[in-house]
Amino acid sequence: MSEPLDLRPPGRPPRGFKGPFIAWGNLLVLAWLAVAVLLFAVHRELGLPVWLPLHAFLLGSLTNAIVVWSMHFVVALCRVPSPSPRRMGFGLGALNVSVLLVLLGVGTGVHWVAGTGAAGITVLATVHAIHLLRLRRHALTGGYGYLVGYYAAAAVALAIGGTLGGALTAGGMGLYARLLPAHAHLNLFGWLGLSVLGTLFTLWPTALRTRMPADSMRLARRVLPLLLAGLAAMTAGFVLASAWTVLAGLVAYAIAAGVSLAPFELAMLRQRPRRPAPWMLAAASFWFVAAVLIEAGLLLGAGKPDAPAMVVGDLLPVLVVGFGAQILTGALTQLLPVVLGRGPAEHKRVAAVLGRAWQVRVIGGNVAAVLVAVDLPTPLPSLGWVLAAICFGAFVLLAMSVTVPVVVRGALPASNHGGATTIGIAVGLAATVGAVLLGAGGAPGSPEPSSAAPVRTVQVELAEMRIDPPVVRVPPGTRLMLRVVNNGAAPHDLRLANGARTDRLGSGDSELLDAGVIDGTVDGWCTITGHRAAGMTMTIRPAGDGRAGPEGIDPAARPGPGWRPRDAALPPADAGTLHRVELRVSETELELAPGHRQRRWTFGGTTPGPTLRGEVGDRFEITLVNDGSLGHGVDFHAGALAPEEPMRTIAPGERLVYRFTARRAGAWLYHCSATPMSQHIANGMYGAVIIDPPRLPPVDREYLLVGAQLYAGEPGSDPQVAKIDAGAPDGWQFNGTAGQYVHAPLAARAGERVRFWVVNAGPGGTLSFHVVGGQFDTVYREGAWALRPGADGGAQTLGLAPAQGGFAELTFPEPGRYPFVDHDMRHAEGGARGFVDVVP
Ligand SMILES: [Cu+2]
Repeated sequence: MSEPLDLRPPGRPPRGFKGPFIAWGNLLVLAWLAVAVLLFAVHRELGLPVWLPLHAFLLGSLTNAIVVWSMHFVVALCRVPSPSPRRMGFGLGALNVSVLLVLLGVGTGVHWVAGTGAAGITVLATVHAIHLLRLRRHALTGGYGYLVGYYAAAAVALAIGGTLGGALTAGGMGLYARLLPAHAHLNLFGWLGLSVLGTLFTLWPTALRTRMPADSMRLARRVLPLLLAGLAAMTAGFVLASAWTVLAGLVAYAIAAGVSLAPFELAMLRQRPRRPAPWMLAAASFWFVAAVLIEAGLLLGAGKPDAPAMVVGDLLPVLVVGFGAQILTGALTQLLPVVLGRGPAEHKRVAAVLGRAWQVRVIGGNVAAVLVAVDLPTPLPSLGWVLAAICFGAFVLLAMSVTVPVVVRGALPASNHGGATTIGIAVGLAATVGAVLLGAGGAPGSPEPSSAAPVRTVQVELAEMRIDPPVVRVPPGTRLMLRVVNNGAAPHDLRLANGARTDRLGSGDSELLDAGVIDGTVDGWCTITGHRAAGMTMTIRPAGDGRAGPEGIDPAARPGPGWRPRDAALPPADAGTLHRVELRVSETELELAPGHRQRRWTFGGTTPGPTLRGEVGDRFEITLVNDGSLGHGVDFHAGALAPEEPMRTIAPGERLVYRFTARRAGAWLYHCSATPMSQHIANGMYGAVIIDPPRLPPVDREYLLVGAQLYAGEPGSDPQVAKIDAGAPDGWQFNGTAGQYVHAPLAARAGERVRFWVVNAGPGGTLSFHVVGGQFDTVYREGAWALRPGADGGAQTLGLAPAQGGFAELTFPEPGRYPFVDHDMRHAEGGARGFVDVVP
């Protein structure tokens, strides 16, 4: 029996529309589909995230379709009173405003706008579910009552999924990787999947013009609990990061969906239909089951819910092109003739328009689904998206050509303007193809930097909601090439405010990105929705004040080959009370910043020079030997004496002996005493003398960090001296090399007491030592205890003016990677930072 579903439209819409409510509801569906197709075609060229077309389709087009049609089916089949067109119009209006807010909020990065939209969708979905359940009580015919169960469960899934989506746009509260797949599965398998499955029980036999299997309604009722259990398990599994729970949910869901769809697939095998709708529904169902199986296979292979990568990379293309787009076009191909035509003749006319070239569109759509679903080399996936845009875009134009007249005039025109329609379709397709081809031509290939500007290449790593390094400094006028590597499990990309951007990079992928010539600050971020809010941001800054010159320091670069970090561990003082040290002044090439070697003036061949340590009362006897090419001297703040003789400048080849007694405890600076001292210190001539306070309690680890400004360039050259005089360093550093403990983190165990000795060598500027995630319970600064354990208070920084020193102690509460910084953030970003890796 070709059961003639009574799908007469329930009344007229509010003023301004002549056609029936359902016709203009479908106009919304088609309009969103057109927006989605257009956005899919051009989003890369406009620099928009793929999230936008995806949600224009899933949230705009499909959600409108589900709301309009589910209400319609319930009213028509369960024989319940139709809600007033005014009320439905208000509901749909609110829904579409909410969807617009979500798209605008994410598109512009304004979280509260997106959050408001998400909240609106959640509220509307909840109201929709309540409304459906109340209608059920009025149902006159019980046979179709299962429909209400499916639609209400779907709406509940959307309410929860939408809430998670709102949380994701704001960064996901640190649980991004878990909430994203939960959100996607609730919406795709819950909101979309349950709505479609519920509808197919009725729609498919109608489309096949076959009798509805006698037990299919009972079957529909029976499998719903299994579908819901599967969906709940998937969601819980993702939130708890349990692959096996997700897998169990997927298997339950697949069995339920397979069992309920099998009778129709069998019916199609028996009697091959010659009309478009059944083929589209069948192909869509195939891809739906395929998506579930693909995901189950990926989970089995990975053994862990490596979810964001799976959802975005593998699942979405299948569900969007194979399932979503086909189920929508199939359903509308079947339903629109009934709704738009007022009699058999008009039905046929609409069906004829919607069926134009359907074989080509079905084949094209499914070839497109294969191209985007299977991991094929470029440009095949892009071609797949183009093909999908053409095939489903064509349907939009065909459907618009019959829907618009009904909405505007209240009826189909007397004759069919087939010519105009065809021209419209052709123009639309040409525009789409043109836009895509233009985009393909302008896509970032292998960039060829011009020879005018000096080129610098810096590696940037994307991983787990961080971009490392967060700040890249290059001399102004440098053409910056970023080698962007995705070291995370999830896909990421990098977009710069100047428009440069990478493709979406899968785990392990990399791309060379031409960031252009850097003249000012340029922000960068990952465009994947929520990732920017979760912290995936970076900044490119011109280094120094414009006088940095071509030596260009980049604290974010990789260390050069053979570089060895300076051991920051501070050994205890040797047992004796007389400390004899020979300090040979030499000019040595050292790595001042990662990958940047240059000549330095040193005590003992290193910067800082050797560290001396003793106790109050100890004698120090230092023999200074000048092996350099300039006059140098030395000044030990740890001792007090008449400076004229021991601090005099000695000529190359000369030596002097410097004796002092440590009368007072402290973290003291020593430095070259030759004028101008700013230059001698800036070029590396400094070190530390640690005189322990009496009865200093032992700790598990002691580190010494000597902070200093960093001036690149030939020591004593005019450009370098100009920067030193202006107090405009090229960077900052601990223990002689910018960012060295980023590349060679310090070590500690959770619960251990760690003492950081810090000395500010200058030559200028303050130092504000801070450990991110830690609190100091002990601070000793410039000869006095500022804080002792047992006090209620804590300290966040150890602040030091030039030539001041002290120590701070803390206990790391738990394992993790704790950054330490000079909390003058310009200094931290300029190289005065590192990590402490704390293990259990
Ligand atoms: Cu000197």
